[in-house]
Amino acid sequence: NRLILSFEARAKLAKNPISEQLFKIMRCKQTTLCVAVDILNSTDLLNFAERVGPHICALKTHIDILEDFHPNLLQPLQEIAKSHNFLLFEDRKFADIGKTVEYQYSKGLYKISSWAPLVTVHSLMGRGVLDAIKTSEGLEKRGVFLLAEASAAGNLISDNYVKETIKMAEEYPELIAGVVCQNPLFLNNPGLIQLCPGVQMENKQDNLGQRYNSPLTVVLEKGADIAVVGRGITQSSDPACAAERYKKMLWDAYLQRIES
Ligand code: 5IU
Repeated sequence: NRLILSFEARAKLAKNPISEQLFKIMRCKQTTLCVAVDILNSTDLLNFAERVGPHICALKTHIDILEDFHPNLLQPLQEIAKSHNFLLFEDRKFADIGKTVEYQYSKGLYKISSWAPLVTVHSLMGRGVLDAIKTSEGLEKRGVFLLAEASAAGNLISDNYVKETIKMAEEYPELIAGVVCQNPLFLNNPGLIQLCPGVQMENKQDNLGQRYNSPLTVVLEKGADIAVVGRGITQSSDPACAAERYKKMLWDAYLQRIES
């Protein structure tokens, strides 16, 4: 059962090189925190990455919301990730025909495949998207988080969609690092990582359909391995301190889970 195995044990079961690396980072830095850095300015993004870097296993970006994006941002961003030992994770949610995804992933302004070892993908459009991510040019080692469930209120995802998404994830073991979801799924596949967004302590929701659970709830009840925290940290007056607080709470919950 995935929920009671340690990350150390699960690293050995991972079939994707990036999920293996992620398990090792989590264990070594004792953090399952992924910060969602939805910031509009490149300098702010770099400063923020530098400050929360010691406390996170991954930094989740939406690179296309930067108002001053320039490719020169990418080298310092990669250097910060390397120096603090976390992974860059572009939450692009690819959802088109394979050929278009190939371009969106490896070409254009952002050339995501050249700097982000982790990306998110919708299962909606079928296996062509995964084949495109697998065969496009870019970093040699890459991992996909497949989106099975969402934290957004009123989303149209059905039970069957979730079931078929897990099936698809299991058909691409070398490519899939894990699944984005809100419930304890794929318990008998400990090599995959469950990533859970919609985590915050202060609020239960925002005014645009986002729904939040606490760190304790997502780890102990919802089966999260990695928790994504955005505004709970980015809007805090001291982001580094907030990140450290989330890290500790999440790690304690993980220890409690594997010891139970
Ligand atoms: N995100 C979600 N919910 C989801 C998926 C992605 O919140 O179901 I899939 C993203 C959106 C945002 C981050 O980048 O995770 C959460 O940010 P806040 O913690 O600020 O709500």
